[in-house]
Amino acid sequence: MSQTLFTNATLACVDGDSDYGLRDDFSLLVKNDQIAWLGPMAQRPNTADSEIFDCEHRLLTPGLIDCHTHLVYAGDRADEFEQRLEGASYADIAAAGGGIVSTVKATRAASEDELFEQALPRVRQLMSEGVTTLEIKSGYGLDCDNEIKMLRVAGQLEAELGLRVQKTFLGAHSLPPEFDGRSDDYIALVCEEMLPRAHAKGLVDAVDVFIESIAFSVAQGERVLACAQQLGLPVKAHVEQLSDQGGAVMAAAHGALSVDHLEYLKEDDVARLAQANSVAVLLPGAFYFLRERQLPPIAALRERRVPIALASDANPGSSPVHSLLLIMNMACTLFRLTPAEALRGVTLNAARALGLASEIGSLEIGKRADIVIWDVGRPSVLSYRVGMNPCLAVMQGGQWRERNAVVTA
Ligand code: DI6
Ligand code: FE
Repeated sequence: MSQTLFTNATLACVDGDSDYGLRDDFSLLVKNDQIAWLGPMAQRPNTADSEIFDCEHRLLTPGLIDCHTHLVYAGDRADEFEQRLEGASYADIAAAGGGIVSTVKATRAASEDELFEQALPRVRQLMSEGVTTLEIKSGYGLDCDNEIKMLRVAGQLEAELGLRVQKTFLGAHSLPPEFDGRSDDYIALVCEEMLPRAHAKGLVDAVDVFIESIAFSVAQGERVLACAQQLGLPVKAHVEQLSDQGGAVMAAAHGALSVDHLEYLKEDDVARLAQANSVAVLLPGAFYFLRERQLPPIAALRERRVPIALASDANPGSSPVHSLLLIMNMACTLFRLTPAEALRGVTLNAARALGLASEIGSLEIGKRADIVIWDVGRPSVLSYRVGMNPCLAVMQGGQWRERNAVVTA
C-alpha cells in the first residue's frame, strides 16, 4: 500500500456550498488512490510507513478540471485571426466557407498519429498548470470515420499521458460542406449512424450539440439529444453564444449536465437551468478572443444558485487558449466572478459539468487523490497573477506526476 502524508498545508478544499473551504495548518493523508483523512496538524495520524511531504504552508487544491475543450484538431487558424483584425467577423468567416469547416478539412486529412502529435503540446501545457481531468470533444471530423478518429486520439492521450480524459461526441458541431442545404439529412446521419457507431466502440462519455444561427436549430439539437438519451448517454449543449436561440431551455428540459457559453441567455430562462440542475459552463476565452460585449447573466445565475463552471474551450477558431489559470483571471476581470468562484469553476463545478462530482473536484475523504501543490500561500493568487505558473507538483490518483525540486527536499 502506498501512503503519503501532507503536513503543514493550507488546503482550499472547495467543499461546502461556497467559498474556498480554506483550512490552515492542516494535514492530509492519501492512501492508494484516495484521500483517506484530513484534519488539523495536531490531530494527524501517526503513520510511520507514510512518505511525508512537508508543504511549508503552501496551498493545496483539488486537481484542476477543464470541462470543455476541442483540443484534438489539425492545423491552426492564425490567418483568420489576421482577417478578423482587418474587420471580418467570426460569423462572416464561417459564412465564407472558413471557420470550423477549414479545421474540418485539415483534420480529415490528418492521420491519427498526426492528430495525436499536434494535440500533445496543448494537453501538456494544460497539465503543467495542474489539470488532472480534461474533456475533449469531437466535431472536426463530421463523418463517421473522422469523428471516431478524433475520439480515439482523445482516448490515446488519456492512455499515454495518465490524466483522465472524458470524451464527448460533437458530431453536430457544424454542417459539413458535402451536406450543404441538407442539414436535416446530416442530423439524421448523426443520429442514425455516427453516434451509434462511435458509442458502440466505447468512445462516447457524453453528447454535445452546437445550437446557433451558424450551426443547428433548437429542433435539430433536440433530435440529437433525444437520440443520445435513448442510448443512455448524458447530454450537454453549446447554447446562446452568439444569439439567443432558446437552446439552453431545451437542453435543460433534457436534463443536460451542462449548458455552455450563455452570453445571450435571458435572465428569465435561468430558473429553468436551476430546476434542471444543469451547470452553467462559462467560457471567457471565447468571449475575450471574439471581443464579445454581451455578458452572461451572472447575477441571475448566482441568485438562482446555478453552479458556474469555467473552461478553456481550447479550439483553433474562437479560443486558442491553453491555460486554466488565465481563464480564472479572465472570469474575474471580464465576468466579475470572485477568485473563490473561479477556483470552484475549475474544480468542483467542472466535475459536476462532467457528471463526476462524486469522484473528483474537491479535497474530501473518499475522493480521488488528484491534488495540486502551488507555490503560493493563498488561493486568490491563482486568479490574480497573469503569466506565472506556480504549480509545483501534481498528484494524480495518489501517484506523483510532476514534482519540482524545490519541494522534494
Ligand atoms: N463554439 C465555439 O466557440 C467553438 N465551437 C463552438 O461550437 C468554435 C470552434 C471553431 O471555431 O473551430
Ligand atoms: Fe466549445
